[in-house]
Amino acid sequence: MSNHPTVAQAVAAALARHGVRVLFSQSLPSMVLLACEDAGLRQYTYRTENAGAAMADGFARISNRVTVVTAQNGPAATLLVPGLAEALKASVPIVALVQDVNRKETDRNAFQDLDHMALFQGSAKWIRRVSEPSRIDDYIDMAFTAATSGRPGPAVLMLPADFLLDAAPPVAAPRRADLGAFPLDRMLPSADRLDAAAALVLAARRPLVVAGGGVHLSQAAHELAALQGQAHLPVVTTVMGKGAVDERHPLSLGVGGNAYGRRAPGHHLKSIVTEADVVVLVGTRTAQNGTDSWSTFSPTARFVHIDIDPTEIGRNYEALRLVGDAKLTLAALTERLAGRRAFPQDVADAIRDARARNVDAFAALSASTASPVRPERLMAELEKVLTPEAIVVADASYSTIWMSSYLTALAPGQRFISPRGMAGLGWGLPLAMGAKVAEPSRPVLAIVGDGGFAHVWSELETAVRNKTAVVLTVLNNGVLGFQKDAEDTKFGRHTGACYFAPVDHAAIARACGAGGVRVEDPADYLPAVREGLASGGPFVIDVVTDPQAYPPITAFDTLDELRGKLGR
Ligand SMILES: Cc1ncc(C[n+]2csc(CCOP(=O)(O)OP(=O)(O)O)c2C)c(N)n1
Ligand SMILES: [Mg+2]
Repeated sequence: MSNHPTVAQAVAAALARHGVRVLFSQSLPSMVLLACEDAGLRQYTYRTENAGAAMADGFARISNRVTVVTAQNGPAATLLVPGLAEALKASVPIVALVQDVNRKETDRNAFQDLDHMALFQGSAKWIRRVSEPSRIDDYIDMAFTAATSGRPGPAVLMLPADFLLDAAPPVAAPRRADLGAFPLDRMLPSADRLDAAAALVLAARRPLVVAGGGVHLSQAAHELAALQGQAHLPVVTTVMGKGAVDERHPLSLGVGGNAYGRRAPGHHLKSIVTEADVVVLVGTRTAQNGTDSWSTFSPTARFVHIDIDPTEIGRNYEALRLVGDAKLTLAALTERLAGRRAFPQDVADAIRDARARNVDAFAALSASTASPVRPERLMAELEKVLTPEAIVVADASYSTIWMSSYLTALAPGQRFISPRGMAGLGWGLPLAMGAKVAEPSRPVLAIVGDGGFAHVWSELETAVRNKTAVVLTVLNNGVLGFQKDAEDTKFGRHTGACYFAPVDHAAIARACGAGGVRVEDPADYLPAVREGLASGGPFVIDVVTDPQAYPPITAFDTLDELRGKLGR
């Protein structure tokens, strides 16, 4: 036995150097996890790899640190793909350490061997396999650099099982850097581009800022607030960008895109978006939902696009290119624009009036005493416990839009997170758990549909075992709601797959040792939330909700009429 550390011990030391304190894992690759536990790193043990990757995602989004998930080769590795794909699309830096078969056994049908390089091809930014002991630090650092530099995303490092037992020889110049925080590098566009962008905004009659998730990734909310406040620019956000600005600010338009349907608080604000002549896009993919299928901007609008990823600029809208970090670039624009634009009272008046119009339209639903319960009422109740520190998490499907449309961001930088990279079901609970592990002192409230929650019930035991105190509201409408309504809208009917047998999610929670309450009367909801927050452990509120309720997605603006015709 040599005196040198093993490769596995070198991996643990490198992770510690990058500030990793917790790994989302299940004991594999075992040598790595044994070495990590010896080095004082904590293993947060998931039940399934797909949930583990989503936990790492939630942890990264909230901690702004590269987060590590680990898994075995073969079937376990395949289950990482969904979580990494979400992280790739949502720009979340994750390092996945994946075991590979022993080096000599590659490509001879060893147990659980697979072409992992091909497996991760479409779901990771960077994929490598390392088998040279003297290079382990180089590869760990390359993985962290890939994950956190430029547009953040997932990096996969394959580690053959036998290689982890090799001795890691000393290197001449040991690495010292902590590459764990993101953004790793902050850079500015050139001054002439910034000047040109400022000139374009100053010449605009109706300028608008569209803030995407990149504002949160860059921790640029305060710089955006300064731009909004000092250059008097109206700001609309995407779902990923929700919380980038205080939504009560007189120039905030809330969440736009396809969430501007009939009953949305922003429904009557649409013209401020469609009539904008200069649009400043910040950290947004200009994706389908955020632009309502690329329909929200005037064809004559001119664009300025701030993004760390040069290839996102000009993808859908030709733009004045500001390739750079959102925080620095927004500050540089504010320097050029502060005090040089008059406060647009007409825009502020229009926003105030439009908000008031839909408050009236929404009032009946938000005060509804009906059972089964209206989700709008639940959001109105949830709002009573929200503070800027609270972290709200939503699963895909309707939960995301209930959250983004009906909960109000109270301060720039408030966090509302959802799997908006891919909009996959089953992320709500594990994202919330990862967020809570990152910020144990902050309340974490999650909203999930019954269909999505069924992907990850098993992680309730993980939350109990780890005392991860998330308060989860299940919108138990007994249906794949979005699926059913989308089929009705497109085809006038839906398949038989959309209905579930009744499930008591509170009983499932209690069976795992978590708190669990079933709510059928909306008056019982707020006390249940308060009980959950005070319980100090994971807590499930299973609310029997109205299967007819749908959130304000523009595509469903005709759904009530259609249901009338269909007699449902
Ligand atoms: C992993 C995954 N599978 C399928 C879908 C397609 N899909 C989108 S919404 C939806 C229905 C979700 O139902 P539920 O979670 O109960 O939420 P609800 O709409 O009823 O509130 C389905 C099947 C998806 N987005 N992700
Ligand atoms: Mg449902």
